Amino acid sequence: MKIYIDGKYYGERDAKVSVFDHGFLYGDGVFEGIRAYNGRVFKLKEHVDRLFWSAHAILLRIPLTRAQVAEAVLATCRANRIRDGYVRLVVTRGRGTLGLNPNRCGKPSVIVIAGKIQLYPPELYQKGMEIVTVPTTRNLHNAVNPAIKSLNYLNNILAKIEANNAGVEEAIMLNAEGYVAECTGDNLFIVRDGQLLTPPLSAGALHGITRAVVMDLARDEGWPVAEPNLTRYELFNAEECFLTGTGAEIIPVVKIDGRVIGNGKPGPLTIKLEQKYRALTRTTGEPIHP
Ligand code: PXG
Repeated sequence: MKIYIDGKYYGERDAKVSVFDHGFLYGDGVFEGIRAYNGRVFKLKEHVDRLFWSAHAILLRIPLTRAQVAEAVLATCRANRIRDGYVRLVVTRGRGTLGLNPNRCGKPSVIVIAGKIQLYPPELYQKGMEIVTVPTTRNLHNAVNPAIKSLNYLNNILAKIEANNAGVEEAIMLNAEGYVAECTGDNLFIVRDGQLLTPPLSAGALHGITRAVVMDLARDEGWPVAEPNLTRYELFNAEECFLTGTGAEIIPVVKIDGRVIGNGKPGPLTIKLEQKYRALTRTTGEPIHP
């Protein structure tokens, strides 16, 4: 595997960042998780835009233009002969001193790792998954804003551990007000009266790129989409539920906190959206080999 670090490629053993990098010392940095399908990088512009918005929000100046970052992603895919894969794009604050002050850091580092990802076992896509609500809540907007995909994912990791401790793969995170925000690495949707509902960004949901694609696909089908605040009660009584994310794509949920959702099987709208999403990912995106 060839890993891109600041314009050069390194083998897995030599791909290293300094222990003085504030990305390591403080989680001071931002990232994106991107997929390649069939020789194309899916929604590359959207991911690069979100990376720059995350960086802007933490006053991190990425030392490349958006076009250069996009090209670094494509070039790293080419260097690794990727047709289908997963790209982790990371920007760290860079090498600094012991001490929080980011002004003491030199240049931010841009890292691209292109490999494989397998998020959930395949049978969960067939049968649907069980998830639980966990005690760890989503960050407040006035703390580390949950819209920022920062390198400090400890909040989500704690929620993931709590889900795993409960014997399931994924956690529902509520916000401080008790409304549903999202899962640890996925957005959440329910179906009610043929309508798709997903928590608003104001509830602490990440503006997921898969979330936006699914909303568009649903509207194409003529299914109404809305973003109301949702409570666990609405989830329990949904006809269908599914999660969306770059890694997970669309995965059905059939049980929440012990309550069976719908008839306990992946629902028809979920299945239709999975098919449409699969078709879209295989036919659109930025060609790796122009
Ligand atoms: N919420 C959170 C908190 C995320 O981190 C999503 C929702 C889904 O967003 P996208 O834009 O991907 O539809 C994410 C994305 C991983 C992994 O390694 C995590 C994500 C994406 C890809 C891989 O666990 N999170």
